Amino acid sequence: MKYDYDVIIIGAGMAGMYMLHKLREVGLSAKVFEAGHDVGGTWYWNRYPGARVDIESQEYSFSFSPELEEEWVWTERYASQPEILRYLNHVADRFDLRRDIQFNSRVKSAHYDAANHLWRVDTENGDSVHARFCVSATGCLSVPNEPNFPGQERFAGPTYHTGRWPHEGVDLSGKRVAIIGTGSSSIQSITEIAGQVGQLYVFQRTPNFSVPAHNGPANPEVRKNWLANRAENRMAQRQTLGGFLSSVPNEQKASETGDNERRKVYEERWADGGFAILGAFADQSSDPASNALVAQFAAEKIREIVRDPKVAEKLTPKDYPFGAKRLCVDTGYYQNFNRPNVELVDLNETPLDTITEKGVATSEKEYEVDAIIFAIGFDAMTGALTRMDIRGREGRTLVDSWAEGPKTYLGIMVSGFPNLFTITGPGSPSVLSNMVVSIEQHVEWLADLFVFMRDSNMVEIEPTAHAQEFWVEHVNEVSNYTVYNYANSWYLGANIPGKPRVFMPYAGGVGAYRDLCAAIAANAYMGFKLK
Ligand code: N01
Repeated sequence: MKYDYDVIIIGAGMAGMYMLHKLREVGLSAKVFEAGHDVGGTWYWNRYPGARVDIESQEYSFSFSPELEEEWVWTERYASQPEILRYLNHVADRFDLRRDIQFNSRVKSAHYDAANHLWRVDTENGDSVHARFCVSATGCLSVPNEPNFPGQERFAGPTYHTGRWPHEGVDLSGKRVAIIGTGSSSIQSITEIAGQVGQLYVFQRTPNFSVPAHNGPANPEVRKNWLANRAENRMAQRQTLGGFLSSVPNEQKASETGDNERRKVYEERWADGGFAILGAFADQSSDPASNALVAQFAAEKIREIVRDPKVAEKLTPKDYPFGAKRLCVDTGYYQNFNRPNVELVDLNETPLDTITEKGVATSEKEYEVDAIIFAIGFDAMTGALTRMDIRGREGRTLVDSWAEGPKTYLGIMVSGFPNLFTITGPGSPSVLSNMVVSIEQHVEWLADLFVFMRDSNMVEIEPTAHAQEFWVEHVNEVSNYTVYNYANSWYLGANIPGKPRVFMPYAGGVGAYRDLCAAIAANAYMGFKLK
């Protein structure tokens, strides 16, 4: 049977954009369907005030084109959302990507036709195309966790979700504002809007650990050094645990380090900013006792910054390890609680009862506000995939296959769903890493696979059930060596009522994972059935 494209790509964020570019390079035809009306994915949608990246700019960028790296100059150490979006628009222009991207086109379904080894992909607009391969580049944090608070429809004022912020911006100056949730999106929003609003009520269910970014104008020396050793830096980045070089993990163990020396290391890493502190000691993310030491250090910092000891106490996480929830990186978060117009409402003490016509009511009182911001996160990692009607062999749905949680081989394919690929899918390092590094690795691995199949006249690839079982077990086993399982985080799906509690990303590190993927490809795609 004839088909329209070699590959259909779903999503025109960083993953979809690079996949398209790479496929053109190897001479395969591709079409991208994108729900938004322009490129950028997560950076297209997440326009809430203060949105910025938590990996240093020069590292959070594509490496595939040295010319692109040379010509783009980042203005801040941690780029803001508008700057990243400008960069992605520049990439789209530079590589002429838009001509193969169909915008405003949300994919509704993808069904596998086993007899012809083809995917039929349908959009909500009525497009229907056939392709040999279907690549989902739908992102890990792209489906907002929809607010479902009692009474929310009664609220008379406007409501906003951080993950779907209006493109024209929102003027909150002088307004009374409620923000629900205290994850990264909230922490960044609060820091940006606290000085503008009249009154801000922060509704916190679980406090988060947050570390200073020490953001500022990009240092020209950093850029110079980065470019002077560009190729080496990029190679090295790919062999790390998290996909970035800006902080080197300490090989010393906290449990074997004296108090003074340990304190010095924490202080230095706190002063460095960002994720540096995650690598303070080698046993920090595996040994609960060592982890408690860094948690204690972070608690001291909160007490130093926040003047009211009761508020500082409420802001201090107590029931999960440091780093077990995604660490937040801020530009002065805790300081906001010293402002007279910012009030923390601890939902553990006074639970949120209902949203009223005038504001948010807890068990204690009603907080009257002009606007409510829902900063309640995403249906992470699986949400974008399970929302599409994806059917593999014998019409089996992905939703059914993942009823007990996502099961994949290498986070990139699912048994029973031949020729379907999930870039940075569950079971790959993905959200535990610098996403750009992980995206590039998956895209390049896939391009090699497609070329191999084309050149060997193969039409179908699928992981064996056995290989998938092995991988799911391995992903679980590795997570058991970490502290990740001790927090109710979105990594485990714990933020979405009814979602199976499974640790979704692969904690083995991007370097080890990359080598394994390469070895599997070199060994005739071990664990996959090809024909
Ligand atoms: O979402 P979150 P996010 N009632 O899930 C609370 C990336 N990111 O959008 O912890 C009351 O982290 C929830 O409480 P709890 C980054 O990977 C990066 O902030 O579930 N509260 C939590 O406090 C990040 O981790 C950046 O108890 C409710 C908050 O809402 C990921 O995206 C910036 C609630 C949600 O926090 C997600 O971040 C932004 C309810 N019913 C995002 N439901 C960078 O810095 C949820 N909450 C790069």
